[in-house]
Amino acid sequence: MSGQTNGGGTHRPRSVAVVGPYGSGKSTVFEALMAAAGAPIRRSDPRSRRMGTEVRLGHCHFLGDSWSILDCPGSVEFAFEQSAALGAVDVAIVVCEPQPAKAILVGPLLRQLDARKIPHLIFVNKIETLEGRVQDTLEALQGFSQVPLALRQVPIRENGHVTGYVDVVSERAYRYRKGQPSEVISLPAEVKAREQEVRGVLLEKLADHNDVLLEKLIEDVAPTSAEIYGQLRADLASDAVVEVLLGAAETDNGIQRLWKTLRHDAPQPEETAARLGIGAGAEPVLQVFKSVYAGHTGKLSFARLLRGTVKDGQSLGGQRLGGIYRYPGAEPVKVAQAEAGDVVALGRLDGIATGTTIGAAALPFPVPAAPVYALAIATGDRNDDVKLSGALQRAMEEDLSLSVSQDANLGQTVLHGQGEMHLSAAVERLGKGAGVKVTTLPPKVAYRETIRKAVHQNGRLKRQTGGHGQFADVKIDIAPRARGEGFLFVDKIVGGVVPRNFIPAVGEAAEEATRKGPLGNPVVDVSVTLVDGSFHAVDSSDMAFKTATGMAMREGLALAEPILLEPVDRVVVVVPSDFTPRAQRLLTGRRGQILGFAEAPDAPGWDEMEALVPQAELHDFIIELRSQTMGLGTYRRRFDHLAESRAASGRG
Ligand SMILES: Nc1nc2c(ncn2[C@@H]2O[C@H](COP(=O)(O)OP(=O)(O)O)[C@@H](O)[C@H]2O)c(=O)[nH]1
Ligand SMILES: [Mg+2]
Repeated sequence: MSGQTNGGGTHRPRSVAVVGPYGSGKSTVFEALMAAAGAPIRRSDPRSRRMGTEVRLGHCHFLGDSWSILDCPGSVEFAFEQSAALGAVDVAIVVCEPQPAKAILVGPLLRQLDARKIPHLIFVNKIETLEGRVQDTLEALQGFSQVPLALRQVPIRENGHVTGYVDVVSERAYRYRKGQPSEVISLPAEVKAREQEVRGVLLEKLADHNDVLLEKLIEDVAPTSAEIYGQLRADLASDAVVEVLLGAAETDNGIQRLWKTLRHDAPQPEETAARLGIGAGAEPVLQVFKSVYAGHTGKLSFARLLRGTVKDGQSLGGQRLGGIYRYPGAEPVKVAQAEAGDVVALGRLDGIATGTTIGAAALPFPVPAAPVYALAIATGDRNDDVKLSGALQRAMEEDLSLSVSQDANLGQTVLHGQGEMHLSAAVERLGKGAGVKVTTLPPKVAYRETIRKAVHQNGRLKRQTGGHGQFADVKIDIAPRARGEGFLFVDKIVGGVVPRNFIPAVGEAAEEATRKGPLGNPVVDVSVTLVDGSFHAVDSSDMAFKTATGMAMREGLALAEPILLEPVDRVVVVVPSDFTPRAQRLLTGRRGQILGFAEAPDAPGWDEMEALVPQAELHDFIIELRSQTMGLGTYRRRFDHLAESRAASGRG
């Protein structure tokens, strides 16, 4: 530990992420924190607040300390943006709403914070909407946190509304004032008992990691404030206790308390560096957690500096740094240098990918979740195709949770990501940044076809044009093979009725003919056996045998009872167990065959359900799954097998 404690503005620059479910008030908290620190930030109109799709960085000073604040998107579709940002901070503020039923929405985030050992506290926002007891909120939240939660404040109510709080460490009471710091009031008699109770619980939790405190509690000796504050700080840093604060960001209530807690309790950057395994040294160490192509400034790499100092123009990771930017307001401001603890945007670090660590062994970086939604994209104008491929490349550099696949067979380019909003934001950026207008469509499913019946087919080419003609004659058996066995060509020619040298051409043509069968799809799992044929000493050629074979294949496949095969995926759906029956219904409603379900191994209270589901049913599966599971359900998939489709022919 740094030995530095609270005191006059002498802390190192620190960094905090504001995280939590969509709509809990993160952006409002961000703006309230910035405004309380005197940053020239415009408070956005609550009605015009848009869903965040990207991390927003702000810089400010609070009581002389420098802070970087990262307002993270809360939507599960932009979860990677949030996970990446969490690696760049000393502490996270988890913003949530007071309704106990909404606590579940914070579950995945708390699990991630605990797993990554990222120090965090909880800010229960919109506290004026609390109707029940704050204890119920706390208990509901505790159900989703491995680490014990400790309430730091007790609400004061007047006429049933929360109008202030008692801080159970300082034992001071405050009344909220709109848009201003709360005023100190005398502790109302009716909350005294409750305050004592909550304080007792807090002290007990702190005593779990502090023998001096424990002894004092046992002997009924009042601990000093310094002891309590010191242990709170230590427990936050080691993710041993999570403080729970209350407030209403929209009216700035609880924001000063939040600031002071951050100032006092947030770990110093060198503690964070130590947590990440970075030793002392002079060489700068930084990690890029976000990359943006920002028009005139070119590429900007958002990075956390964990050690050392970085100066504009210096060489970093083999590149010459072209600009260091901070965000005191909405617009970036160029600065000459950044120091350990800062989060800044770095210009022109071309070739340095998101997630890269410079100056030390690679720090851990989150892996994006597998895609759950896809859209085929196309340019209106073929001339834009080259621009599109460049734009897609940049889009994937900017957003690691976005991927692109090409399917030559279906003639489509497919964008893969986390949902409708995620992909529409990506498409919008393609339009804005690269000037490429693209249209989107549900991706086509890669149907296949095969045959049910074996046929014997003759193919004969005999043409006389001018000089020498063309002649070839083949007799082939086309037969179905077992599913998954693929294509097979067999040569059964005896006595040279088709000369050796033409036989490879027959095999190639037979295989080529399977690229598009009578139903319009690639043909799989058939064997073609060349059993007989004839040739002409002058007029036969590879070309002629290919043509004859192609004719035989076309006619033969059509007569062999072609059937459509549809791809079926093995799907694993992951939902909180309360939603398991719903997810089951959803799967069976989509022709899913449920194979079984079990408790999720790494998420207590969640179930994993395995099923076989036709790909054609999965396009918008995530949308319905989320709408049925408070946005919490997710799934992963991989191709399993091809199955005979009930649809008689053709693709839909
Ligand atoms: N009642 C109430 N509403 C709030 C408070 N803070 C934010 N909101 C509202 O909650 C909604 C979501 O806020 P926003 O900050 O955009 O949430 P985010 O998605 O977490 O960034 C907006 O309509 C805000 O006006 C609060 O303290 N009380
Ligand atoms: Mg927001």
